[in-house]
Amino acid sequence: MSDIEVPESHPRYQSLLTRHRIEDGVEKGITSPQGLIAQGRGEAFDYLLGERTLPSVDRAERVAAAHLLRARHPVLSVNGNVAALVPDELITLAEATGADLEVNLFNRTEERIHAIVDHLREHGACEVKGTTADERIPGLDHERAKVDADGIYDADVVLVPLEDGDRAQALAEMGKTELVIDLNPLSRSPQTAAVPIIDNVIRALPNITTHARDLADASSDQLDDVIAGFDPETVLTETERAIRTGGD
Ligand code: PTJ
Repeated sequence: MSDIEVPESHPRYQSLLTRHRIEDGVEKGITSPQGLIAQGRGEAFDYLLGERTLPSVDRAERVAAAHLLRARHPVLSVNGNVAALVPDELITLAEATGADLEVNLFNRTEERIHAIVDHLREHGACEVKGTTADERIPGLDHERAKVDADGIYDADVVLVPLEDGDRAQALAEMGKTELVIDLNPLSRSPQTAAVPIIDNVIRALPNITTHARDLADASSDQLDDVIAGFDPETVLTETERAIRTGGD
């Protein structure tokens, strides 16, 4: 047994554990109530994908690791769902790639920003950005536009897990490379991302970290070779096909 009263042998163990974490996140004021709905949408796509990381997605995760290592200033954007689901994994990836962590919320409240910052600190994060919000992403009229001048605003590579749409495009228009984790290949954010990662954030983050550790000693030229020739369309097409047919 783990932190929920379900045996690990239960066929839906992982999914039930994930739901419990989101529920807990809502209770602690970390996750927005809408996060429960987002989780349900994600679960449905994951079920259809066979709850696995497809080979083309694993390649995208390696490319994402190379981008983070190659970046001048990489930032991992944190919302209420990922803070509840994968706090340790976010911190580990930030450490492996030298990335900053920045809280950026769709349903932004100062209370929730501070609750997430505290939660990440309790999990061992040293610095968490997102409280200053002294800059704006041009062209966005909602709360996600609020970013730190020395965080996402300055970043050249941003990892965005579970986005809801138009920020991906706005960040791309600012010349940033966006790496998007989202289980729905038809969603607007993976469709506009430089690197769409159609995977559950629970599998994706540790896998990107594994690739980053593997590439830790690679030269800039070697990282560029990993990135070169990557075709985002292939990932979107293959994952959509897998969802529709249940195949690879
Ligand atoms: O904490 P906030 O205020 O920033 O709000 C965050 C949510 C996620 C509630 C907000 O961004 C939202 O409403 O998002 P959407 O529009 O529901 O989109 C979430 C996307 O993430 C959907 O395409 C889901 O399929 C996908 N998704 C959900 N859970 C996971 C996921 N993708 C990867 N891993 C998951 N565990």
